[in-house]
Amino acid sequence: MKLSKQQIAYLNEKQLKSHQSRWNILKDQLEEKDVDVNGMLKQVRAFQIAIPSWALGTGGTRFGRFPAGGAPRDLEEKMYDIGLLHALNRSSGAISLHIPWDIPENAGHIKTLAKELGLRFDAVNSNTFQDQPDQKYSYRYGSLCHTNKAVRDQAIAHNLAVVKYGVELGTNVLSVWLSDGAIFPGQHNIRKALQRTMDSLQEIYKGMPDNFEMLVEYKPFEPAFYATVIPDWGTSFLLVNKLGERAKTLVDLGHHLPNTNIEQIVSTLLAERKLGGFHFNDSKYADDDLTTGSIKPYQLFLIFHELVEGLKSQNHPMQYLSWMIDASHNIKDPLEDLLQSVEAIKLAFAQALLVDENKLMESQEQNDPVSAQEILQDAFRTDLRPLIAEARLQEGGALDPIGVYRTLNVRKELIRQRGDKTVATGL
Ligand SMILES: [Mn+2]
Repeated sequence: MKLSKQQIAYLNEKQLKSHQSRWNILKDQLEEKDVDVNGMLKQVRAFQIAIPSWALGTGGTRFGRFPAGGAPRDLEEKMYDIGLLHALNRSSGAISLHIPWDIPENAGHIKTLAKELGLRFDAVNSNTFQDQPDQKYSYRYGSLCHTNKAVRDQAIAHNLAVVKYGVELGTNVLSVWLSDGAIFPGQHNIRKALQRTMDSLQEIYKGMPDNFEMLVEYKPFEPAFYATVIPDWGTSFLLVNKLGERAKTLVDLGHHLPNTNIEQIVSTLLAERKLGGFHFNDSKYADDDLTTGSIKPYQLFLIFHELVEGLKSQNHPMQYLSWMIDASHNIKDPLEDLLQSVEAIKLAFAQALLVDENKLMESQEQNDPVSAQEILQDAFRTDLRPLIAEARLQEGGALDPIGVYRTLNVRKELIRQRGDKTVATGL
């Protein structure tokens, strides 16, 4: 299923008047504060967040699944779904593949389809946290950290095969997340497991083309409940520093223990030029994989504030990093959930752009935390939704993406085309 620009423009018409009046009020308000409104619009319009190929079906927990129906049955259908999102919000113009869930059998054909839908390929993700039916050795006791060299070699070869798919698709980023670790104390030698992981990553790094980057993701627990081999940003930082310039740390918002100051991690990694990418989601307790911005929007804003300020200080554009949503959709329609996530991310980004950095710096120099808080919260509490809508409108997207999605009965149409019992590969 595809949505045409005409369909979207037609549905926008009904809302144009009310949008214009809201947008004019906001624009005046921003201009009064000497905000570079066009500059902000330009940045928001350009911002793209990759959608992972595994997020388009209804996920679940280990207790059960409640499919919404119409789930994409193969990679092409997943790309069409991302095409729908991109047509509506104009900010989902990238896809991140997970191998082997979504192997691009015919790279030429897949690339043509991506072009037709206005998508590019972002990081490719390897998977050594599950056994595949045709694989020789099991990852039951780990992959890159395994005690048996043959298992490690198999996992290394898998990562290099993923890199090869990436090359064919025109991307240059490999994302590695390991579930390796011990579930029980004493299960493995902590020092040796880390060393073996380091050695395996080095083999992969050496096997990548010269323009390829490796992102190393961390996670404190689950599925290893006692000692994950790469539990935190410090361990990832240690590994990527040893690996080399093209290895960087990937921050997944859900991969932190409660109350961790993620904005501080982001800022430190960025200062060391070792922040490579981002996985967005939200959480209340652990790696809940909830809709971005649904629980802690202020934290998301504070993170974006560090990102915007940090990248600007290094003269890097926002797309210097790999941005991706990494969430699971248990009870919501996955496409609606993704639209909400992208909206929340763009709002936090725009709010961060609104922070008066010069004034904030002055407050910091003068040790005036009251004024600093006022500046941050003034930006956070400014309702920038009309600006996000205007950016979408200027790009040919929908003023109200979820509204259009519902008016056009997209899910119903997908169920009609694909059936209500389909299951997408992935989480
Ligand atoms: Mn992740």
